[in-house]
Parts: sequence; C-alpha cells; structure tokens
Amino acid sequence: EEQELKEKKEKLWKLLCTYLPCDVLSLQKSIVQHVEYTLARRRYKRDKCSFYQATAISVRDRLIERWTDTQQYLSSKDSKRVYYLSLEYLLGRNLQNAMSCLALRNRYAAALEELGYSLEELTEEERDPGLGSGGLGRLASCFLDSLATLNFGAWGYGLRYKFGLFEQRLISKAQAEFPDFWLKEGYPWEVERPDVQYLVRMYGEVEDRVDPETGEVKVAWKGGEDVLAEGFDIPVPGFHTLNTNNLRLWTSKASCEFDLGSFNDGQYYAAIEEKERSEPLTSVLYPCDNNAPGKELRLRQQYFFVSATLQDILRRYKKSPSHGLLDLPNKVAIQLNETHPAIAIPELMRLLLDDENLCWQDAWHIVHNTCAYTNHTVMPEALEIWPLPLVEQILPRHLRIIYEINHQFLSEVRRRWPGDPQRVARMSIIEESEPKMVKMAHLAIIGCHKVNGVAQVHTGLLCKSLFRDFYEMWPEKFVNITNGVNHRRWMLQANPAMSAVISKWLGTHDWVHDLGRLERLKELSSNPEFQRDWQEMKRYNKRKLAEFIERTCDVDVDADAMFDVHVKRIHEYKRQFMNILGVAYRYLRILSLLAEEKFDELRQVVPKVVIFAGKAAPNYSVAKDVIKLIIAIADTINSDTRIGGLLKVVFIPNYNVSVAEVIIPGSDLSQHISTAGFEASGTSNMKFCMNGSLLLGSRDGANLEIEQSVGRANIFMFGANTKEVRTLQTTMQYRKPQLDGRLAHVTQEIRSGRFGPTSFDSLVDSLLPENDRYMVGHDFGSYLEALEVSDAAFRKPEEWTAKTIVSCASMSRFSSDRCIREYAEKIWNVEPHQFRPPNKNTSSS
Ligand code: NBG
Repeated sequence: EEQELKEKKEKLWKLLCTYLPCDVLSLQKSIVQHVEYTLARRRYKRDKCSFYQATAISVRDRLIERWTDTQQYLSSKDSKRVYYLSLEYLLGRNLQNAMSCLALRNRYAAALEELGYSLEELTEEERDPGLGSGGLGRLASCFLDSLATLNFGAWGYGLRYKFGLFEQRLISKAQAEFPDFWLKEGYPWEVERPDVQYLVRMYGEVEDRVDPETGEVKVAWKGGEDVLAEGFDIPVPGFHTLNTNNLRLWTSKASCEFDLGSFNDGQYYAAIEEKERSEPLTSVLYPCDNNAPGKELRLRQQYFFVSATLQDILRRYKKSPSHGLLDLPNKVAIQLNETHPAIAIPELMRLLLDDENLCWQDAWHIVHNTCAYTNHTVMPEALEIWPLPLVEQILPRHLRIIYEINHQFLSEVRRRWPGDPQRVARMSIIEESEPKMVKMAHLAIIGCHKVNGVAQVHTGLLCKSLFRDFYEMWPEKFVNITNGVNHRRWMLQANPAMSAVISKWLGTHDWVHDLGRLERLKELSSNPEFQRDWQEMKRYNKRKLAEFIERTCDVDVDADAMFDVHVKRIHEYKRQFMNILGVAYRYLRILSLLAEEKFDELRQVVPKVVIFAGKAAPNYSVAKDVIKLIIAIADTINSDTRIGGLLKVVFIPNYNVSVAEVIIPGSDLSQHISTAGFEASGTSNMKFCMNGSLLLGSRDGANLEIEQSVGRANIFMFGANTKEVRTLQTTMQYRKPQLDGRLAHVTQEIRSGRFGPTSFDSLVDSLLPENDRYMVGHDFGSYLEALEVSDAAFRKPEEWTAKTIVSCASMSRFSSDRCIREYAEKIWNVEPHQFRPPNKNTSSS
C-alpha cells in the first residue's frame, strides 16, 4: 500500500512539475485569463493597460517557476551567495527584457498580434520604477542582470519607495517637480511577501547589564519604536539561462504589536494612529546623485533597509543546519553600494554580539570577511557624514559599537605609526568637530575586506588622495573594477535595428553572450555595403528620435543634421553649462558669418541638433539655473529663422531609463565633459559608444579607458587632466584674470539680454577665474577646438561611419559581464552554478 501511495504521489508530482506551456495559443490563453480572472476586467474590451498588465503577469508566471527552482537548486548546492545592497535601482522597463531572457519575445509578439495588440504599444504602457537618481542606481540594475545571466546565485536588496524620483516637467521655461507615484496602476512584476517580515527598532536607550554568573558586561538596547519591514520580490531573469535571481525591496509598515496599556484606557485609536506614523519611512527617495542629504529620515531609511536585509540574510543562512556562523564569510558575500548601506557594519556586529552571543573577535572576523564596499565618488559633498548626536538618538547601540570599532582600529594605527597624532585624527571614524560627526566612508573601509573604485583614474585618486592613509595601511584592500553596462539592454533591446545589422554581418548572434565577438566588425569598418547598412540603421534611429523630440518638445528637427547629445543628471561638475555656452558661441558665429556674407564658410558649418536631458535636484538652484539658461538659449535659437536648419537646441523633459533607450541609439556625438577628477566613471559614455556614437570627452573617469580601447583617432578628448586640475585649484588666485575672448563675448551677450530678459548673473559670475571651481573658463578653448575636430570628422561620412563602427566594436571591456566576473574573482570569491531542471519539461525554449 505504501508503495502504491508513493507511486501515486510521484505521478502527481510529475504532472504538476511541468513548466507552463509556451506555444502561442497557450500564451494567448494565459493573457486573456489574467485579464479576466486576475484583473477582473472585461476581456473583450480594448484596453491597453489591462492587456499590458495581463501580459506582464503571464511572463511573470513563467519567471516564477524558474525562480523558485533556481533558489531550491542553489540551496541544495549550498553554494556561496552574493547580496548586493543598494539604496537605489533604476530597473527600466521589464517587459521586453523578461521576454527576451525567456526567449519568448517573438511568440508573445505573435500572440498579442492576433489579440489585436502590438508588443511595442503595450511596452509603452509600462512605467519606469524610478527607484534611483542616476548612474549608481542604473549600475546596480545592470549588475543584477549580468549576475543572473552569468549564473551567479545573487540577490539584490533595496527599498520600495512609494514615490520614485520626481517627474520633471518644464513649466514657464524652468524645471518643475511632480510626484512620481509609479505604483498607481500596480506593479505587475512584484510579488508581495506578507510572510517575510522583520521588526526594526530605532531610538530607545542602552543599558549595561552584568551577567550575575559570568560577571560579563552585556549591553541591552531597550525601548524605542519598532517598524515592520515587509518584503516585495521582483524576479531577475538571466538571458537564455534558467537561472532566475531575486530583487527584494522592503516597505515599511506599522508594527502590529499593540500597546495594550493605551488600548485598555480608551486610547485605542490614538494607539493605531501612533503606529500608522511609521508608514512614511519608505515613501520617498532622496534625489542624491553625488550629494548627501544629511536628513534624519534618510538615516532612518538606511538603517531600516540594512537591518531588515541582514536579518533576512541571516535567517536564510541559518536555515541550513550545517551552517555555523563562523562559516558565514565562506557562504555569503555582501557588497555595499556606496556608503548608503554602511551602517550594515555595526548592525551585523550587533546581531552577532547581542542576538547570537558571539564574542567581539569572532563577530568582527565574520563582518570583516563578509562585507565589501564600492566607492562611487570623491566629491566632498557626497561623502556621507552623520552628526554624532543624531546617530546616538536613533541608534544608541550602534554608536557604542562604532566607538569600540574605532577604539581598536586607532590603537592599531598608533602601534604602526607611533607619535603621529595627526594621522590618528585623520583616520578616525569620528570627526572632532562641533557637533562631532560619524564618517561613514571610514567605517566602511575599516569594516570591509575590500574597497573598490569604479574606474582606473578614480581608484588612483582613492589611493593617492581621498583614502591615502588607509591605502598606506592596507594596500591589498584596494582594488579597481571599472564599471560596465548590460549590453543586452543597451544594444539588443534599445537598438534592435543595430543588433540586426550586426548579427547579419557577423552571421551569428553570439556577440549577445560575448561582446568580444564584435571585434570582428573592425575589419568591415570600411566595407561600403556594411557602411550602407550601418548608416541606414543610424538614420532610422535618428528619425525615431526626431519623432520623439517633436512629440515631447514640439520642435521639428532634421534627421540629417548631427545629433549632439548631452544627457545625465544636471550638476555643475558635469558642465552642461559649458556645453550651452559653446552652443551660444556657435549660434553667434553663424550670425556673424551671415552678417558678413561669408557663404563659403557657412557651407562648411555642420547642421546640428543639440539635445539635452537630465534632472536637477529640487533644491540645487545652480543646476536649475543651468536648465533655465539652456531653455532660454534654445528658444532664441529655435525661433531665429535666419539661421535656417543650421542649429536647433532641445531639452527633453523627464530623462529616465526608457527615454535613454530612445535617445542613445539616435545620437551621433555624445558629450561626457565633467571636470577631470570629478566623474568617478560615468556609464552612459559606454552605452553611447556601443550604439555607434562618438564621444566628446574630458580626461576623466572611464573616458580615459574608452580612449585606450577605441583608439585616439575615434574619440574627441580635450581639457585639463586630473593632475592639472589639482594644480589649478591650488593656484586659483594666481590664474590669469581674463576669460577666453570667445567666452567673454558669449557672456556679454547673455548679460545684454540676447537670450531673454534674465541676465543669469550668478551663473556668469561663476566663470570668473577666482570662482571657477569646475574649470569651465579654463577648458573652454580646448573644448571648442574638440568640437571643431568633431565637425570636421562629421563632414566626411565614410570616415565618420568607420570610426563609429570601430568604437562600437571595441566595447567588450565595458560589458557588465566582464565587470561581474571581476567582482566574483577579486572580491566575492564565488563560482557560477548553472541550474538545469531534473524532471521538468523545458519545451518552452
Ligand atoms: C556615480 C558617479 C558616476 C558613476 C556611478 C556608478 C554616485 C555617488 N556616483 O561617475 O558619479 O558612473 O556612480 O559608479 O552617484
């Protein structure tokens, strides 16, 4: 009987254990069923939003089965896992990406076609979750994609902000911010996990307790308030592999433990109100691209995030009976994305000391060998420091731990450098200012076994200046891992026209897995037929971009003009200001050629469309002034009929991942012109090159490595390098007082009202040599020369096309696949594990 029962069970199990069918009819059925049963909408009514959601859920179903199997498989292998902790992610749209990963894009497209929808139109229904502010968040998302594709068992952790980064609209010729409630229609990719909840405590006080038996002093953290963290999971599929990872985002909820005291004395509603106050913790994302907001709520968000995440990691780890805590570093790697989650160091110590009762030495060994920290900036205003009294108020227990870490660390410094109190002061976690401050970067460096920068020049700066003392102490701790981007999203998905041309000429799609295969295109770079395909592809993408510009900016642009693009967060160091001054100069020059009737020279002018996009932090007034200036100059130029189609300028509102997917493939030239030493890496520079756009770049960040890869002839570099900038900064007051004549002319015209009534005095004054922190005045001349060189190159279409092909073909180093392999080897010490299902049918792919 037992045998019979067993067989029955097995039969049933086999029946259940088949993957969902993926033929076109089954996909159609699943979509229509989700419209009717999951969403409870009418299946016969034409409704793009419902059909998008139902399609997304149908895809998600197919991800979920792979996802649960992958997790099961990884647990059975007991392989080491990577956890990527980031306060920001910029996922972009998911639909097309997930379908391509599953190799079901064509079938879904066919299924939808017969239902009366095109995949393209449904794609447009998806809202970008704006859970990040710039490059750092987008990098995190590229990493998740590559981790899954390369079969690493890795989870991302983050916060599920109710409001993403604000929506930018242009009102009265300036940026206006609107809330981005991205969850309005629901987010079909996430799965709520009411079963995954943790309590996170803040505030309260600490008390020393002596153990009566051992005499040992234990610290108890009492009182304070509890907030409940609940997980939401988003499956992260790998490309053409069954491996499916997870992104777990936390939301805050009122903890449901009620204070019975107030309940009983008639304060029932007051008690509920009190509890409900904890909800807003994860409501907003601070727009802090290279800027630390220093707000109490932000520190609470960071701690809430870290505590829930570490509790979750430890719970999963302890589920396996063979796991002893001392073994944690062999089974778990935790990567801190910037110092935003650096409070993880004392929190993990607290969990190990207070909850797990480990001794300090053991706990420290575990923390130090498990955690690693990536630095993404050297800008002082972005380095996180928290007022000590604030840390003491919110996290009294953690401050005690930080003191102890600092005490032990500084003793070691004193041992190694006796009689050097300045060094001790410089390296301390605590800055002895008024009030005292806690330096999160120092805490992260001391608590982690590896620290990495994100481009060679950036890591060099970390070792030589910002963290020099630490580098002297632990040179082996510092490594460079130059950033990379997910070429599957940025080429295959964003630029299907180019992907088709590449695959056609290579006769294979294998470059999608290994970007190095593109090298073979170099031999074809001058082949006239290949060039024709390539140019046609570029023109097609430019026409699409031109239509987008018409729709969003109401400006008509000519797709034959050079599209010169500058898109990224608006920041002084990124020098959009320098670009728009250059544009004004170009305009004035065209006018003077017209006035002087120099028609031969006019014929040499390359017709150009200058495209800007990017958000300014709402309280960053200089950046907002730059947007105003761009719009003012754009309006003047676009409405000046004298210059014909020679110059147009547009500012595309609300830059985000999906807007980038339209802009990048349609660009000819892109500008990455930060002051040298300020842009840690930059990642859009890589995306532009991959899409056949040439770079106009300063000697900064990854531009320098891109130059090495593509060759000097295929990139337009200019301006002072980091060393020169440093010297110039220390000799500010000795610089020559005059502005470049061309710059002086432009600023005069701005002040005189040529571009509208605003005189932009404070912006213009920032160019004075004694104010010019970002070297706009200093670099302006060489910047204009680089623009001229790029114009000259553009006048020769065959040469230009060859350059764009070579630069695209040279991008293999900049794939996030390479980057993740380096992290795996240099920092995490993990191996990939490809999961293949034992019993299931895999007919889908
Ligand atoms: C940003 C840098 C960029 C870099 C990204 C990703 C922060 C703090 N830093 O240059 O400014 O490309 O990080 O590494 O947002």
